[in-house]
Amino acid sequence: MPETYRETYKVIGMSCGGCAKSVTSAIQSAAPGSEINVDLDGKTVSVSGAKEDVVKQAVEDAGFEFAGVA
Ligand SMILES: [Cu+2]
Repeated sequence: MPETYRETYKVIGMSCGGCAKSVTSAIQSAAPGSEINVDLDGKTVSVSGAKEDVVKQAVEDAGFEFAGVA
């Protein structure tokens, strides 16, 4: 999986900008240099530069439910 690999995941429980920020910073600290875009309406997080298991762990540590590839 190349570092620039981009994937979109479903994340359950995000309801506001604060949630988006929590998820973003959790992934960023787990995978420094990764690019994260949260879509609150679609309940998805698009990430490049981080592997799925790292994203999953960060999302769960932040208190949200990781629901796999969107
Ligand atoms: Cu929130």
